[in-house]
Amino acid sequence: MPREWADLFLTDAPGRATAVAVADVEGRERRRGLFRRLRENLSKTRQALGSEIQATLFAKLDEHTWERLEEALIMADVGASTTASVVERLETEVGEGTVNSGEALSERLIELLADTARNENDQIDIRAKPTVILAVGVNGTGKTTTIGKLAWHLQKELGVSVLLGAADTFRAAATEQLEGWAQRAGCEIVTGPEGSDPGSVAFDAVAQARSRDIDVVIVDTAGRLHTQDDLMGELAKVRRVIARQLEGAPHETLLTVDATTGQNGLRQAQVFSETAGVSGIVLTKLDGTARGGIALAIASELGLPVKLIGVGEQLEDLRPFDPEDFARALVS
Ligand SMILES: Nc1nc2c(ncn2[C@@H]2O[C@H](COP(=O)(O)OP(=O)(O)OP(=O)(O)O)[C@@H](O)[C@H]2O)c(=O)[nH]1
Ligand SMILES: [Mg+2]
Repeated sequence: MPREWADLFLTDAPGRATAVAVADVEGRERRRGLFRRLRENLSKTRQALGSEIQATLFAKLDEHTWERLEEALIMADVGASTTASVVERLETEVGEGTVNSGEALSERLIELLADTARNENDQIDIRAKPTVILAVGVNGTGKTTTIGKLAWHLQKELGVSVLLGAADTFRAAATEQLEGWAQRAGCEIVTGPEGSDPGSVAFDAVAQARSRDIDVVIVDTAGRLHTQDDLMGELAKVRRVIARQLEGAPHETLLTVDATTGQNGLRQAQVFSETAGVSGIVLTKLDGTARGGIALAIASELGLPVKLIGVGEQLEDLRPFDPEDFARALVS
């Protein structure tokens, strides 16, 4: 499962395993630091969920305990069906005597929650050159911000070259905003005039990446509601134009979902994935909500891999999603 940036991306770079083994001690330190930060980022959900769960799991286990646990998980937006299956399983295992209360029960809960969110397609394949990543989503969910952070991490952690395509031509301010991120991330950008065809900007960006030997192109798009059929159709057109420029592209379509929108995010993910070929979810603004359980609900109920999580507004506030780290940061 992805834990670090290098695990999230599938690359041709050799020798990765050796490098990781050599840096093991340093790696563990680093992971501990990252986990601490994740716990801080998720503090709102943890405060809401963690104390209730701990109170429940360490108390006498009876009918009432399981109800309280279910309520806490549902309040944190883990989702009704995911919650029901996890709690039922836990109850059964306690009944069979395989787990007892307290620490072991807490560990088992973390494991079960993490299991529901695992997905085998949880990597981002950047072996194609250039790899085209398309960012889509509802207005204000964090597409542009995520692109800036992703570009920065790709260059810094993997040393690949990145070019941004400003295909949100709907507002002039959108291009300016992406230009700001390109500057911060230290990468180049292809823009078009306000009101121009988003497909043609995407086409140009991919063409330039090809001629300039760039590794990864990330294309921004205008926000749209999943209920706006015409705008969803426009997205399909952007995809076709990109595919015409480069066979097999876009290789990755990332849907940003704002965690603070709760269960509506599930619906967005469903519709976008039906019409826009979503291959991964970026769950943003997890730092600002007490309902971070939505990450688990999306991953388990839609079967879509959550690949990245946004935990703030700065360049470094984007992380690969790790179900186990995530569940642990929420619960304990
Ligand atoms: N706290 C927090 N804020 C975030 C995060 N991601 C994005 N934001 C903020 O959310 C707001 C919207 O982000 P944008 O990146 O502009 O969203 P967008 O999807 O590109 O919006 P449109 O282009 O208008 O559709 C900005 O104020 C961001 O700073 C996050 O992970 N945490
Ligand atoms: Mg934007």
